[in-house]
Amino acid sequence: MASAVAAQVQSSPASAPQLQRGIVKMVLSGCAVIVRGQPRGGPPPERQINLSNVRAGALARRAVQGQPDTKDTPDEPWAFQAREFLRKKVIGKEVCFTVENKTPQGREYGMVYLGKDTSGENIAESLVTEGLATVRREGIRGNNPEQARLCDLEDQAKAAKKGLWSEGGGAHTIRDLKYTIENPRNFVDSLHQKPVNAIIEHVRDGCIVRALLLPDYYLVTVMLSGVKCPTFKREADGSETPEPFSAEAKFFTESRLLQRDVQIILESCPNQVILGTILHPNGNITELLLKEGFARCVDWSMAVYTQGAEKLRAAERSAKERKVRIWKDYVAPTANLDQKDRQFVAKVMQVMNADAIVVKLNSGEHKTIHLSSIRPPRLEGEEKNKDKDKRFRPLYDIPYMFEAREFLRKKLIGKKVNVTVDYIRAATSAMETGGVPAFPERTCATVTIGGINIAEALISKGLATVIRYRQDDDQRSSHYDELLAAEARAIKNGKGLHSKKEVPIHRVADISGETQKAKQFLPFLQRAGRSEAVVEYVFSGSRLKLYMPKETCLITFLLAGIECPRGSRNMPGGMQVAEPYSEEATFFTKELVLQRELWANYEEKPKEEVAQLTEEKERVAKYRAVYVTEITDGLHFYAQDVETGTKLESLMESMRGEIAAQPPVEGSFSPRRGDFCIAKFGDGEWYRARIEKVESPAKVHVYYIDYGNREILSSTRLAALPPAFSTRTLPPQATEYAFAFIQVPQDDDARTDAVDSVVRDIQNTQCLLNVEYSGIVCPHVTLQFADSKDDVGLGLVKEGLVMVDVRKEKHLQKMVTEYLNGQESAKSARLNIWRYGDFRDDDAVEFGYRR
Ligand SMILES: *[C@@H]1O[C@H](CO)[C@@H](O)[C@H](O)[C@H]1NC(C)=O
Ligand SMILES: *[C@@H]1O[C@H](CO)[C@@H](O)[C@H](O)[C@H]1NC(C)=O
Ligand SMILES: CC(=O)N[C@H]1CO[C@H](CO)[C@@H](O)[C@@H]1O
Repeated sequence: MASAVAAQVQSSPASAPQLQRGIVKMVLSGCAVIVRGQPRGGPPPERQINLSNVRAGALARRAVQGQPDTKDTPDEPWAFQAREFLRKKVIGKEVCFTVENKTPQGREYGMVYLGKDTSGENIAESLVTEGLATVRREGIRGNNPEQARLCDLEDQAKAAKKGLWSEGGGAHTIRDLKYTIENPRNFVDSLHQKPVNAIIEHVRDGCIVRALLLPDYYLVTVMLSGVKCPTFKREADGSETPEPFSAEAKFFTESRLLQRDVQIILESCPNQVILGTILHPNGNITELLLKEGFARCVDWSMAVYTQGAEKLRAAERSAKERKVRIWKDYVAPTANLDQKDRQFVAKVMQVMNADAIVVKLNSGEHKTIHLSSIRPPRLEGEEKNKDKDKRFRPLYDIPYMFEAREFLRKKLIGKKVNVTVDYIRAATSAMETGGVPAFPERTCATVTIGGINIAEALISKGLATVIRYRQDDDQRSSHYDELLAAEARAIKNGKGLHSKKEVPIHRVADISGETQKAKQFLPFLQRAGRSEAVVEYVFSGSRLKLYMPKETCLITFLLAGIECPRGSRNMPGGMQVAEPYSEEATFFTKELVLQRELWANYEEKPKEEVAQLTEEKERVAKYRAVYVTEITDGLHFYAQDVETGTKLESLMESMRGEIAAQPPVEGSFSPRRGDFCIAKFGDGEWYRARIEKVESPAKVHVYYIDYGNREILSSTRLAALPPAFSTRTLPPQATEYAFAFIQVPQDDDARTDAVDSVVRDIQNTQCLLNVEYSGIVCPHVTLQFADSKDDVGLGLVKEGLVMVDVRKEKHLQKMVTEYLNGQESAKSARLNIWRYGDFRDDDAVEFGYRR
């Protein structure tokens, strides 16, 4: 180390101690520090200085791995306290020092002062004063006033019984250090991603540190989630090869975090490596490393990062744009595109299978755009051979291909979309791919409509999957993490390709080329009158191929009464040239109907008219007071009638009186399904209940008939219901209800949010209830807050926590309208399930997932 010292921390002859300056990089113990210079275009030189004339205890040391003759040694008493005292005082601070003595091995001894000159605090004196270091009296020269002062201070500390001089030997100051954790994954899970106080004890490279977790003294190695820095590659011979910028990255982290007090969120522990994020008041190192070009994003560990992956991606993007450090030679995938070709609005003309669209540009030109980073449904394993079959039609025969295409078609056809080009995939020639069909160049883009990323929507429905890339491959979606998150959700919810259900099969009769079959089929179609169809192909201005979903067939369809010019055709005798204007006519028809639904504008009789035919009925609003006792996970609730509330109270009172007088004999009751009983609830009181299921004597499922809650308990907490308090005396007081006019979200998380809100608002409160219509399980009701008379269900709709169930009954239309208006306001404010806007109700539910 000493040989690398730069001018700023130059040593001088020991005879005339000269003042030198530096910054404390690390405190090795209560009596030794490492001081560094200022960085000048790279990590600066360092020097170790041991304090002259004093000694502090040695810190614990771990046995050297692979050397059985070494063993763990614990802290000496007060050693850690001395280190901490010094660390808190000097780490990262500027100090000045003199070198008084240098051993032949190069070890340097000196005095260290806080600040720029010797008027600053003398570190050795402070330690001695606190009783955290002893004076090496054997080396003291009587004529040296500084040394004499140290002796005085030590005498005072002794007299005051400070630190080392206190009674009891200081055993309590020795840490119980834990170098290893038996089950790191359990350990990490047990912390539930709560920040833990820690000291960074070592920085291995820019993104791997060793941390001392407080207050229990676990020493753990933590790798920063979401990133990777250039590192020091360990070679077979044990030497290390630094990757470019590894030393700089390490210094960047070291100078900010080494021996600093931080908080760490331990986020995950896949195979022994602990992934985490370090929080420091000055910012977060993960983001800073990325921003400065010292690190790159890593997909696999990005998934566990808790502080917002998009911020990390943005930081990396900024470094790439500025071409700093590791990105100095970076070239963006769309670098050679003009801005107007990088991002534009275009109209969707056609959907190609499940991952591409044809759009019409402003110039009128058509362009094929592939959705970035998605893989459409495809045949796997054995199924692959199927496509050798001549009758194989990918759109119908590859599982979920048709669903994916239909999803895109229904959302996009004829609509304007935003296209942001992410990358251009170069053409592959047949030679390179070893005979596999070659692909032409592909423009891959993120396509959004109304703020919804269409690839994300497709993936969240399980109608496509996400392509995985090599780490350094940035030919990918600019919203890659969101795609991965959507895929994880689709897998969790078993959607589409991830579903365990049988794949939907589309048996399609293709009679488009078969005159005979077409003739047989015609009468059916004529009898049906109007039929629905989708235009699958436009051969010419007047000749189409239609898919008829109800009839599940493909037919050729000619517009009656006209004929358009024919295009060029390959005929047995050679190419037949196109008739004039054939291309224009084909284009014209394509633009109007390709992939559109015929009869798309056909309207049924307006609902009003239909409704008028049904009998008129007035909505009845007779609200009565209820007390809400229980909310279920499915957003039903249980309530008691307030009117009979006093009866229940008096019944309970006398029932408990009787039980107290004649306590049931524990264990004497044998539960049977369907029986009424009394059950001792968590509050120690007895309540009326009914047995719903008996798994075992220790696991009896009961339903509290007066409150609506359920519990699984041991039969020892059950007893027979005294006959005087049976349901004949007073019927069960809890009644189940559902909210009228609302649809409960399908998505678990969205539903939980709605339930939580209802629990907060109305559980254990008095409300007003009106039955609106009956249901299969229970009556559907509206509920009002007793004080404000505000409608509870409408409140949920306005908060975007649930959707409206549009009832058709005439007499309910006023309510339905009010609810729908509430829904519109939630949509425009993009609240909760509407956070992705009005992108069709069914999708909004899927997007309702928000974490
Ligand atoms: C200097 O300090 C270091 C760290 O505390 C210690 O290991 C070493 O023994 C000290 N050197 C001497 C000669 O006291
Ligand atoms: C396209 O994006 C812009 C800005 O992001 C937005 O204002 C516009 O509404 C979007 N257009 C469509 C069709 O989504
Ligand atoms: C979680 C956290 O601490 N985030 C911070 C990371 O650092 C940036 C600035 O560098 C802050 O803006 C974040 O709040």
